[in-house]
Amino acid sequence: MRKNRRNFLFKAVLGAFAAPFLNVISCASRTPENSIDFPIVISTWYAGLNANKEAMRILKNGGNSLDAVEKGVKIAEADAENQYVGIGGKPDRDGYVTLDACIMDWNGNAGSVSFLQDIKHPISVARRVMEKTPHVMLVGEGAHQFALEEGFEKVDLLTKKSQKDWTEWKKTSEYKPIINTENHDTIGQLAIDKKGNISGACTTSGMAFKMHGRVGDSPIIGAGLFVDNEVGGAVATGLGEAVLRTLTSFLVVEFMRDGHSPQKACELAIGRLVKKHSNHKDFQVAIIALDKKGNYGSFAIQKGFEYALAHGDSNELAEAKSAI
Ligand code: SD4
Repeated sequence: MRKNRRNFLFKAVLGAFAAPFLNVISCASRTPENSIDFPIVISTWYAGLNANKEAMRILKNGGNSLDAVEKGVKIAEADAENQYVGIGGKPDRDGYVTLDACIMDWNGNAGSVSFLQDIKHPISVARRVMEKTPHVMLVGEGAHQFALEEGFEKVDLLTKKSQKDWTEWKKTSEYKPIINTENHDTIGQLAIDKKGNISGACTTSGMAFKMHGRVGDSPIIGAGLFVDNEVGGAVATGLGEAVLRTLTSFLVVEFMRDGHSPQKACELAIGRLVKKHSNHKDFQVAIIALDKKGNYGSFAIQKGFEYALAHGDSNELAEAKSAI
């Protein structure tokens, strides 16, 4: 992962300068009359690059956006080296790795799991909740039982590395949710397939060293993720409590429904969040969005939020603009 990180640093720096212009080009050149170069995938953070690669492979072979986002984020979930999602995720303050995930498709179907333990792929369990139950959300023991019934294996998710970090953290037990390039806990992904259908996925081990039982925004439809195929989709990352208080992803989609570009919608939603949180300088929240026409946007409270954008043959990391 560190090697990947170094490899992409150069592109990230390039992307930081190019991103605003890319957005301008994207918005200006894509009108409803233009033919649009679907498929497109956009993901949070640098793990999004590998996740995009997998999602794009599926989309280019004619697969749909739901399969793409599920399989895309599974790459990050399965990577024991990253410490923010699936196996290898940092534990809560009692030493338990607890996972949150949700998924949403172009028909408005949604599935979610939360406070799930010992299962490697929460996003796939969320999809099964969506497709095989009359419910949208299962949590804790019930979600775990459902996963086992569906054939998922029980796996110990706490790696030696994360256990060591937890032991170290316990020396001070200081809980400081500063999230940035080197310290974050989530992958969110949005995709448009060749037919123009949008799906999204969001999966996380949640804030490192959170209270046992704490659930963030990532499994909450409308907070961590929202998709409306008539308009577009959005995914959030950062301090879940702030996102929960302002339903950031839903808000971005509603701003797009009102005619704003994805970029402007992200800026307005982060602006709302900032206004409602006088302590916003102490934490990070970032958002990515994609609209029906293939325009994209991203915005964060603080500098340092990176997203990965894939379309055509390109898959690149860029730094989002920020409020402060
Ligand atoms: C949470 N939103 O559990 C997640 C954390 C996150 O980068 O996105 N960190 O609050």
